Amino acid sequence: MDIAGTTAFITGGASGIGFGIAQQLLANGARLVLADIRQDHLDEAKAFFEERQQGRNVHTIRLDVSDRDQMREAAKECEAVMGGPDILVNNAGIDPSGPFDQATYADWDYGIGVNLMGPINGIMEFAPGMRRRGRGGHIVNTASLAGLTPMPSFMAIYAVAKAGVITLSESIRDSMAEDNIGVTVLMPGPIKSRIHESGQNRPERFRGNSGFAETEQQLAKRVVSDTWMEPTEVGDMIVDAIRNNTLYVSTHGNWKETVEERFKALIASMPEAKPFDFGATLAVPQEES
Ligand code: NAI
Ligand code: GGE
Repeated sequence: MDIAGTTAFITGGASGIGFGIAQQLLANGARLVLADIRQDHLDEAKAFFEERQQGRNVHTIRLDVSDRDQMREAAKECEAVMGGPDILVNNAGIDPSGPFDQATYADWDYGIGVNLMGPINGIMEFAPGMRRRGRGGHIVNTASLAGLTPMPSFMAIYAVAKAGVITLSESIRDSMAEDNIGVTVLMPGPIKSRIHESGQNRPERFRGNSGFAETEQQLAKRVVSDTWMEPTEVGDMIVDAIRNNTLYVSTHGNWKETVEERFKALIASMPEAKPFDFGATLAVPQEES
């Protein structure tokens, strides 16, 4: 699809990868609605675009992606203020890692609520409008290479959510294609960002009774490495993927061997195929008509 003249709604669009995608979409002629849980990030992003005389093309909305009512309101506000969106980027996410034996339900609800239900809520609230407007479009979901390669228990919650985002993206593709809406799943390796501030971004209802408070404080002290990729480089990859309706975008080749090993082991676990009647075993019984 053509990016010029479209509106893009980007969750977590005020920092890191989302902000990098925002900059490159704007540079290619899109108008932006940046949605983020952090007002300071939104103010900073808005000032960045105002300094470049692009303020009129950028609207900001305070939003927690794990809150369905807020997502519904954001969809209305986006359509009223900027039109569309034509491009939906479900990118907001956090690092909910910690010692697995310390994980509480608050930690699970937080990690799954933001990183997996966030993109689901985005699709549930935005896809009907995108279909109804009949202009086609594109959905980008930010997963991670951590959703593909085997991960340690320390990152179990994160890996579960990101694997879900990959499967979600793959499985909605045929339905979206009926309305000329493309789907991309982004699987980044290490990118320069403020994901180490995740503890600050934990919504109120998931606080209290966390087993990961100490890990969050350690994470907050981590420094961004010079060896990590620039978010604008990820933004360029996403611009290409939207233009060409590319399903998979991986930013790094560093986990090829572990992913290959995993899939080889999976294939090896499968016995010889034998014929069977799919309908008789799995179909839902039909009502008499
Ligand atoms: P970041 O922290 O710089 O940016 C994320 C933005 O999302 C922040 O502005 C934050 O305030 C916002 N956010 C957090 N929770 C939110 C919520 N509940 N509702 C709305 N906004 C919320 O971090 P980064 O790294 O740019 O993260 C973006 C996405 O990229 C995440 O989904 C993350 O899991 C994913 N990712 C990041 C990688 C990295 O190396 N930085 C690698 C692989 C995936
Ligand atoms: C840069 O910070 C993070 C983070 O705090 C959590 C998760 C991630 C980045 C990413 O999603 C990736 C890094 O590319 O997750 C991994 C973390 C550790 C080992 C492997 C990973 O992905 C393959």
